[in-house]
Amino acid sequence: MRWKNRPDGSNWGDFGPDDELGRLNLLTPEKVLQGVAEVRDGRSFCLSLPLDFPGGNALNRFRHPPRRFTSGRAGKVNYNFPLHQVNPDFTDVVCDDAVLLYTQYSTQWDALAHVGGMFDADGDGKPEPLYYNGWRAGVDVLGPEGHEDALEGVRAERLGIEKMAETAVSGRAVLIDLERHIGRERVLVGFEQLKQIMQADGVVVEPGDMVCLYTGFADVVLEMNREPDAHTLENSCAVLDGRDPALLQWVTDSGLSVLIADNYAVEAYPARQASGCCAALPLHEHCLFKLGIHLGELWYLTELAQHLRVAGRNRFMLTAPPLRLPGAVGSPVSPVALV
Ligand code: UVW
Repeated sequence: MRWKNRPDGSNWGDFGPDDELGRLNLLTPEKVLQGVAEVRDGRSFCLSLPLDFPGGNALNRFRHPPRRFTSGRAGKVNYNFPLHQVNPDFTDVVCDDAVLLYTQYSTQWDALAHVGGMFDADGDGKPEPLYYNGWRAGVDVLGPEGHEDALEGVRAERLGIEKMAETAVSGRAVLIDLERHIGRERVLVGFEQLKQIMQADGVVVEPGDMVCLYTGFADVVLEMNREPDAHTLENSCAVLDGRDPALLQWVTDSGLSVLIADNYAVEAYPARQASGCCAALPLHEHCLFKLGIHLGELWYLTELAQHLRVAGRNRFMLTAPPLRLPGAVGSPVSPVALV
């Protein structure tokens, strides 16, 4: 074991001392078959925003829209390139892209290396920066030395997003329709309200289910048409109350495998002030750091939610692998729902 003590309420070690998948371990073949059994209407839905939304950097000043450019070819722009310039016998015309992509700018997965916490796992009285299952900052998750441009060596050797990609992230998912009950008001949803909404809509979450929260936030983002207004976004639509211990306990007890929302951070962001020393993003701490639950953010759930409302259903088949990008701490994703 790399640690003597594990954080209160964590499951470190439960999936093995070297586990890097966390609750993805619950996406078993049986879960995939349960997902397949939900495919009855023959409809498929793209659950991604266009990856250049929200536009600007109103949601997070450190993340910027994708910049696409073309790779060069023989000193020329590699768009509409007639191959007869290389060989007069060739008839093909070719385009080729390159992209600078902030991995968590738009519809995305958080890797387990995205958020860790300070914890005294050795019991020597000195908290150190750690990630899920006790993987260590600077040893297992390597940061840059010096300037932010010093990207050489920056890499999640453990808990990188490729570990998630390797599982193919497929199985049964459940949609909780918060927008139907709350509208677009900014409400902090705690356990009691979540339970009431789930009971009203007959939603049952079983171990291994992937849980999606539809709040309407991505619709507000789309309506702003790449010119987002930070104040409106920070005050629109439901977010989970990460400071409600009962809500965190539900996340633990439900056995959900991943937690997804169409809003910015699943929970309230910017971080809410609290008294004493605590995590700025308590739901991130609980999910990514303590339980190994990947978070999906800024997904586009609207059309799926509308279909499920009309059909009187809340379960579907979901497949949502991130990019198999070794060492990354997050990834864009184009998830697919089948119903
Ligand atoms: C933050 O840093 C706020 O991360 P996330 O994209 O997971 O909300």
